[in-house]
Amino acid sequence: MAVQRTLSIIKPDAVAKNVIGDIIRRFEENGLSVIAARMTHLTAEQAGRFYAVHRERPFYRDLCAYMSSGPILALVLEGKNAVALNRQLMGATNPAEAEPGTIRADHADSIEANAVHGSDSEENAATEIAFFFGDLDIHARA
Ligand code: IDP
Ligand code: MG
Repeated sequence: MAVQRTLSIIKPDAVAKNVIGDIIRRFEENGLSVIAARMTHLTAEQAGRFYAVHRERPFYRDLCAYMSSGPILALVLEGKNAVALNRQLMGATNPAEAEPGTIRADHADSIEANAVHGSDSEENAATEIAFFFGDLDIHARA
């Protein structure tokens, strides 16, 4: 499997719980490298643009409020099969359904406040990475 890049976000609930280090440790121990990192605090409008694909969903407004409720850490992860590997380490969207030992099983509070975001395809990863980072912010290691 080829080396890929994916966007991870450590969401406001996980930043507030002070588990940034625990989450990044899981990425590194599983073969992913952090090649860009940025802490930011999105406005609701920015969160809405990031999650525009969900704008028709009933939870969209709440999701935008939650994602703009505190600082987040956006990361670019690089490694073999990075998109699927990150999704596997995250666990299911609903923490009640997440495999034991996944980030969401261990740190998520609810289906909404679920600790992390991860791109779901290489194409969406490229778009999501460009939302937060310019070329000069990204430091390839592979
Ligand atoms: P994902 O983050 O596992 O890819 P998506 O379906 O893309 O899940 O949803 C994006 C985000 O929207 C989720 O991570 C979660 O924060 C929120 N979300 C998804 N489904 C629900 C829901 O049924 N109620 C409330 N929030 C939800
Ligand atoms: Mg998604």
